[in-house]
Amino acid sequence: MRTKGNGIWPGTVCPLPVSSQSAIGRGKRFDLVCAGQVAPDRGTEALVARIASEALIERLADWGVDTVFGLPGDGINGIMEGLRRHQDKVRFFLVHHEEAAAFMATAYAKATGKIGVCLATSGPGGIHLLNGLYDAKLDHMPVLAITGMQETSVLGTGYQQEVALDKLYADVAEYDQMIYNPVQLPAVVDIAIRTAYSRRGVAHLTVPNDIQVADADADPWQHVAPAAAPKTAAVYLAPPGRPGDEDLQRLADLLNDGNKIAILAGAGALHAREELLALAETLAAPIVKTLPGKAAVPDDSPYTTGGIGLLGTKPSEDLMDEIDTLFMVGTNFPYTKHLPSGARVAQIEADPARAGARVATEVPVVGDAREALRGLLPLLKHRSDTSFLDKYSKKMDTWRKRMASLENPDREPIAPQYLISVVNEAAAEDAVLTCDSGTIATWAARHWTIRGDRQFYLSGNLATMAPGLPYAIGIQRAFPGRQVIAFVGDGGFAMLMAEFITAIKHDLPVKIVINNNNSLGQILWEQMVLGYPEHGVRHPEPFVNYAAIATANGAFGVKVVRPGELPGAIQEAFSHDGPVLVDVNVNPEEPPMPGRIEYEQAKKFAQAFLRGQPHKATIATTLFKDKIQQLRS
Ligand SMILES: Cc1ncc(C[n+]2csc(CCOP(=O)(O)OP(=O)(O)O)c2C)c(N)n1
Ligand SMILES: [Mg+2]
Repeated sequence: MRTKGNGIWPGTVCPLPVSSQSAIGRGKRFDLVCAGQVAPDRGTEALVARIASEALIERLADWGVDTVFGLPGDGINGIMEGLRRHQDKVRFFLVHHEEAAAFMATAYAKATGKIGVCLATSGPGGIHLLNGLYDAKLDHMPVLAITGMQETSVLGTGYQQEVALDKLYADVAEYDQMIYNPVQLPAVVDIAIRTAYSRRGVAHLTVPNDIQVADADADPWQHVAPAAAPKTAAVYLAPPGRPGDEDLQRLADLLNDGNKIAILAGAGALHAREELLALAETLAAPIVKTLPGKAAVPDDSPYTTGGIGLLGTKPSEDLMDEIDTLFMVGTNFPYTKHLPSGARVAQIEADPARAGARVATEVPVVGDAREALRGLLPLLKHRSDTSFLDKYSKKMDTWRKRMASLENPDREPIAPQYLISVVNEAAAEDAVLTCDSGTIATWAARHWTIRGDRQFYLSGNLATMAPGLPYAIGIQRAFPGRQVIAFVGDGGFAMLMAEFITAIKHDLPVKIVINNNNSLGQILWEQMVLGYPEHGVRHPEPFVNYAAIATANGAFGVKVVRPGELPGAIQEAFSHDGPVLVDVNVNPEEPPMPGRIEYEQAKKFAQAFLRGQPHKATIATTLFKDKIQQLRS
């Protein structure tokens, strides 16, 4: 009897497809569980020497994958067996929540440049991965997500946990494929990983349970197409990064014509520090940094005016108002309100689809930031007049003093700016700081100083809560000897706090610092800037003691309430060998003020007060103290 597909037929007869009967005849094994029948227990290892999941894991190893972040389930037991059999090559890293596994894979990719891999079971596990995968998609990180799927024999029957993950992932994934036949592997793994690298995004493979444990070489169906499964290689070759000479000349002409120039560097220029500094020196032009591009050049460099936008600096805002030429390097900065409207714009962008995507761009050039700058530099005229650069360098001196004045050690409750300044002082010269979305991002943007080989990672474009802790774990896994610090909000930490237990279980010495304001602080201030009194953004007192999770589970944990205890606690924590959790109560009334306050913002803020903003008095006192400190600086 022949079947058209592999669905369940009514009755008690289990029809075997012709080709699979012959495959079994060749000593191969297929588990077909039919209605009314129970598949015989044939002892998998005896009959199936090498299961398809092994082909999957071996191929990951061929690609240099050393870690798969994930959480098991009945939809991926076959893949777990593949991982068990090849644990010498690829390590399974057990987490507590799949969302965190996806964040870890994303952070691993951000910090290493290599593909990050995460694994989740069918149905709910696959759904949990999604937020972390969108983080990878929006920040253009190569990540491979592997999920389980119901057996092919029950697909489409509304079987337990049956969620069409291939359809669910259609938007998040650049490559999205169900495995129907073991011989699709490993070529499909190759294509998935190459697509993730080349389109800088997510690839998704979902593998039905029966295929996971099928013979790796099984090819059960009759071939009717004039093609065989492709034999591909585990190799990715990046496209050439240097733009053509004509494009470079057009860039040079526009920049040589400019008078007051600013360079806007983003995450795409993180690997081009030397070239950016040489460019700034040649053009005598300041470098502004997007938040994901913060580590592109050191914060104490005389060539930078720091960040831009709400979390940025006043000198950057002033600069954007004054320039006649903007040179965007490796950035797709979305907040165009903060970009100049009248300036001529040149750009280096890796992705042709994003070239000229934000503002009218006279010379968009496609290429890798470092390669392009190396080609461009010899074509530029060297400017000896540095007065424009010097002016902004001086403005930055004032800005740095203003920021330092807010790092007041005497404030009680503790000022969040003081907390991050203590972290900044105590951290190693090559420390990695990860951060959550929230007011913490503003404090880190302004008070975490990039110098030496320090790095900084956060969810740039998705701006999701909670990645700071799993990011730190993923990066620590990639760089076991490096100091990795997560500076997180109490809201973000609480969302995925079980991952601190993950750090303990894996003995990863991450340093977690919680800026505990007992509120969703960012939203509190956003509501007020809209002119509305805050609502639903504060937790009732008392503040939660998160440090107790650490101490109760054998890790270093400390709760800090008084400012005088802070430097000692951070010092001790950072010199501790294992995972560390420092939970610091900070002043919830400390506003993350924009670099330059617009009249409208101030007016709306005042309206919120008039409309009955709670905690008015303490907010006003904090604002007043901030102002006095800045005037004194
Ligand atoms: C998953 C998710 N939910 C909600 C938001 C909206 N949001 C952005 S920041 C923020 C507050 C975060 O609170 P916390 O982590 O305590 O940081 P804080 O702002 O207090 O420093 C919220 C709710 C978001 N970005 N992501
Ligand atoms: Mg908070």
